[in-house]
Amino acid sequence: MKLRTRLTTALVAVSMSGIVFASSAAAVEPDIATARSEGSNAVAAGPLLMWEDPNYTGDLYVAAYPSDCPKGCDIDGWDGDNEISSAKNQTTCTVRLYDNDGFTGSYVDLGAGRNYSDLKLVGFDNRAESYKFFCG
Ligand SMILES: [Ca+2]
Ligand SMILES: [Ca+2]
Ligand SMILES: [Ca+2]
Repeated sequence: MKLRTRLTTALVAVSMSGIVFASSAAAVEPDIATARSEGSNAVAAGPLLMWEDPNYTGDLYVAAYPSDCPKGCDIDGWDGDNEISSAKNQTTCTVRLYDNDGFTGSYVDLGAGRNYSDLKLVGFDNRAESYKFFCG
């Protein structure tokens, strides 16, 4: 406990004193790096990500895990409806994109763990308005 307190104090001192003590900051960096990698390992699978433009560019309108919306998710009417052009389904579930709100209209399925650089290729560019996860 005492050590942790002293490390925290040192970090605060370094960040407050700025670039002069850059070498001190480098000395404590390994601890920070370890903490970060533990954090990312705790996530088994990534989220579903959907962008405004092809090739994962433009605004990132959707970033969601299946647990975020077990009964399906609405894509925001101002920021996303009929605008999604690329997607990465990093979840272990199939994602069904619907043409309309409320999980209606025609749809297309995005396979688990698959990336779609251009939804035009599956006939769904600028069409999705809502989506559902289908797991196991
Ligand atoms: Ca919507
Ligand atoms: Ca678009
Ligand atoms: Ca639509």
